[in-house]
Amino acid sequence: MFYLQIVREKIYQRKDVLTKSCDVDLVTEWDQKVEKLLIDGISSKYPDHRFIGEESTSSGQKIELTDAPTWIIDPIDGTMNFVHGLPYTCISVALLINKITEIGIVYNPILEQLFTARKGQGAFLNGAPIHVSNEKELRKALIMVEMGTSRNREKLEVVLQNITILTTYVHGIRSFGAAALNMCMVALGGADASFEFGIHAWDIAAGDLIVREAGGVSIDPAGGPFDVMSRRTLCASSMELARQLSKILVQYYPERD
Ligand code: LIP
Repeated sequence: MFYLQIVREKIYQRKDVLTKSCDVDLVTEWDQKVEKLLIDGISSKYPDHRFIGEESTSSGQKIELTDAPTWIIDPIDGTMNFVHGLPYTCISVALLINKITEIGIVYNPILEQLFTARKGQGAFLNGAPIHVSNEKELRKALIMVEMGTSRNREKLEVVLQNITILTTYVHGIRSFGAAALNMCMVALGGADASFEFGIHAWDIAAGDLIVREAGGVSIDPAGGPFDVMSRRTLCASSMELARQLSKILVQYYPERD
């Protein structure tokens, strides 16, 4: 498919980079092209379906999640990695009907890792079933964290406080620079939990279903139910682990999507 070729070819080429909310919130013409190709392709088959896309939203489209079938799309999650040629970048697509996620797809076309899930039917990597690690103890866990691209002082303080706190509690912390891939690592059992404040619906909608279908849990970082529009996510290999993590995290509440 043409949009996959774009990501594969352009990742190692020089790109013109624009910024969005701040100097490190990057976008390229390729993010915009991939999103347009995806929306055009899906619309031609399902003309009544609606879309929430990262780049359409940046160009001013209002985010509105209704009960109608809605595709939530991040054309290039990990844009910073894409800009630098770091091969941890993916396309993240979820289909929600009645606000419930039915399909989740996360594809890293560089490393050719295709994560898929359908509600009630399990999660898969390149067609083979995947399962979370089942780790229950925070002190033995490998946790995915992110700095994020906001340079808001209060947000940065929370991120750094959480990294400091976690360092003394867990086996290790890792950061891929793409929320969807972090969540897929939990689904795969390669990491035990992932959390982030300030991400958007398009970064987490597909990953949420993939983790749950792999046997994991997905909640709000303060312990309540996951809300795709809240810009807050915590997923883990077990509810025990998720609860331990949520208890020690310093919380941050960004404006909702
Ligand atoms: C990115 C997320 C990442 C987060 C970045 C950014 P993008 O998405 O995947 O987890 O830390 O701030 O939001 O902008 O590359 O699609």
